[in-house]
Amino acid sequence: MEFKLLGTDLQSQARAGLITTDHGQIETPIFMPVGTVGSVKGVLHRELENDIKAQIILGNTYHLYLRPGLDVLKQAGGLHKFASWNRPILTDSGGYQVFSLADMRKLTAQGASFRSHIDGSAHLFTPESVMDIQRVIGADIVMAFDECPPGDADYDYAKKSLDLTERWLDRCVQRFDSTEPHYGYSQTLFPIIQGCVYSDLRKRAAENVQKYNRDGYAIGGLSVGEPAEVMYQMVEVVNGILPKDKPRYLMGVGTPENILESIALGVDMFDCVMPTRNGRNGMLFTSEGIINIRNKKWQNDFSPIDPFGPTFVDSRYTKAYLRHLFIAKEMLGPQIASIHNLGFYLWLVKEARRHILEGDFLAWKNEMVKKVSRRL
Ligand code: PRF
Repeated sequence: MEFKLLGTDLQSQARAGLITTDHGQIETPIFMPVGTVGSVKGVLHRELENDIKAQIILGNTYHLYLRPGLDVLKQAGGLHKFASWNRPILTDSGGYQVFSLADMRKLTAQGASFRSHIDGSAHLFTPESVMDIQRVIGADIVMAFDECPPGDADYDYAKKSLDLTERWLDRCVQRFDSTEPHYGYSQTLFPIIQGCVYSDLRKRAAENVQKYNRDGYAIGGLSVGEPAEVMYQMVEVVNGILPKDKPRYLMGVGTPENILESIALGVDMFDCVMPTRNGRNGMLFTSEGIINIRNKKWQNDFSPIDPFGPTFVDSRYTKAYLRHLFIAKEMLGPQIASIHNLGFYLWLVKEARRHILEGDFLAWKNEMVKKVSRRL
């Protein structure tokens, strides 16, 4: 993997760059739609490619390991072939999902033992097994196995958790670097920086990961219940230490406002279930603000969903029609909302990139933050 920094904003830390993988290029800042089990829920690949213009999608080790399982993925020739997705893929390591989804999880020095949320079967994830699994899945970017403590963890817990994540990272790197890709294209491993809301732990973590000299670094453990201002402070601390010539990925973030503010702090990559999950519940993100399409106020509004929106659904369908689909529980409703929201997120980061390169990012960002966080 290669990263080229193409421009840096003079009035903020925002950057525009270009990542090159064996499955193609990614223009940063970028948003990665979440495709947990190898499918972005309710959205066709053709729509992801042609309408939403997704450049990379995210898969989850935890889910894919449980279902369809490694035998199927191996026989298919990896997730790209299995899912017929020819652009880059990043897989999250399962650390976060084990703690949010699995039953009866238990942490040991060895790893994390847990029971499947699907059939109750018992499993053990170790840093080594998680690297091996991600080799089989075949993502272009694989994530280190980490523990993501809750947002309100006290200092003592946060420090012990970071100790564990750092020991796990060491084992991840050793295993990853002593194994080969299965499918003939290259893979790269991103470490994850933890440390909760404690600046000294975040500093330590950001310094520690650099000794592995990887192609990129992730910031985890944020957007887990702490105030947004605290999240921004932690991102600022970490980005002040990370090397300028490597991409920085803020995991699981966030609202359009969170993304714009984090781009201003020098973040290059994002993923979040919000555009799809909230979309399926009728929440639409637009350049004018946030819409709850189930609201009665849209019943007779025959204007387009988003007259200046980037995807075909925005101009083709009206708010009244989309509301009707949601109220009637038609599956087309969540599908249209997901396409709209993802199209908007990808448009937003593309605009951010253009303004960074043109030199007026900060003024644009400040105006945009006001608009996108309004409730319509
Ligand atoms: N670790 C991993 N995945 C994640 C997170 C993390 O801390 C987060 C936190 N926002 C989202 N996804 N492995």
